[in-house]
Amino acid sequence: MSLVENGAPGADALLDEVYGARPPAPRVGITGPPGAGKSTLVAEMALLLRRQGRRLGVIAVDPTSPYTGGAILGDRVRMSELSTDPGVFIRSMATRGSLGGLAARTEELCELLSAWGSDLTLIETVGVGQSELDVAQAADTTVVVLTPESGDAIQSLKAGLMEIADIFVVNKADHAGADQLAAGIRSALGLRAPAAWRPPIVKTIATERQGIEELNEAIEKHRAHLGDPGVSEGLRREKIRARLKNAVRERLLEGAWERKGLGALLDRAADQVLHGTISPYRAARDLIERMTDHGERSPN
Ligand SMILES: Nc1nc2c(ncn2[C@@H]2O[C@H](COP(=O)(O)OP(=O)(O)OP(=O)(O)O)[C@@H](O)[C@H]2O)c(=O)[nH]1
Ligand SMILES: [Mg+2]
Repeated sequence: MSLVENGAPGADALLDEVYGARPPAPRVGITGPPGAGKSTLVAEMALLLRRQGRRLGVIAVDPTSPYTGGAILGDRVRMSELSTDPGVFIRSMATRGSLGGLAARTEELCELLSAWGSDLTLIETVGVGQSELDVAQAADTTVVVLTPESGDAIQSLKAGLMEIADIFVVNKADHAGADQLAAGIRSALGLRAPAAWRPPIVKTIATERQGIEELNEAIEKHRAHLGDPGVSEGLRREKIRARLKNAVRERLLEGAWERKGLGALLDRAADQVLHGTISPYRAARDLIERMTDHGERSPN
């Protein structure tokens, strides 16, 4: 995983080799505002699946509370249960300071987890920016977790969470306002164009292990929907298309700055833009030209 995350030599060969070695594990993205209860839900989902004898991978994207030593940090006994369970593989991934686009890297880690033998991969990410959109792209099913205190459904609509949700979870249903939130989501969903899949709304109290089975059922139903060839071949092709596009973009850029000596050209272009000699757009076009130039000429 580190090799792949760092884009080390041999990483691509490794990915080629593991691809298709085992059936791909379904990928479920769990996103929502900070503190919504995503990690608690992930831990409870993990425990449920383990009881069913299934193996699972967990990817925590930029966790705000650390997942240490493979454990989902929590004072609760049942969470530390997972840290010593060889049937659970937990991996944290930073969005900053590492190579490549988030969606592509998430997909690569998912491939490795499938090869390890994951039956299901859960990807937790905080839905406050761009990262949840990337994760939604990498996931087969996206679960959006909201809570009565996370503000009204309209706000979530603005944040783009409404568009990416395949399933809504109203967590902290022990708090006042859970029914109003569910009603708000329902009416917001009613405004959307009718589609083959209507996102269900599942109420949970993660800390009391309530609603976890319903959530798991909703995820399975969505998977069945995706697996239905009549409904979804176009959809799956669309996903694969997006994944390929991503992979191509990643690989085009990978090492291009160093390989073609573009770093020096970038410095020069920056100077020219700084002094107003050329526009940044012109500079970008020139750089792209050099980047995609397959000729034998040396860059200098
Ligand atoms: N009352 C109540 N508290 C909950 C529930 N689910 C989670 N919590 C609590 O909410 C807090 C945040 O839970 P986490 O699971 O860490 O939430 P998170 O969404 O993973 O948080 P970040 O990863 O930091 O964004 C913890 O103190 C949990 O114990 C719930 O259903 N009801
Ligand atoms: Mg968390």
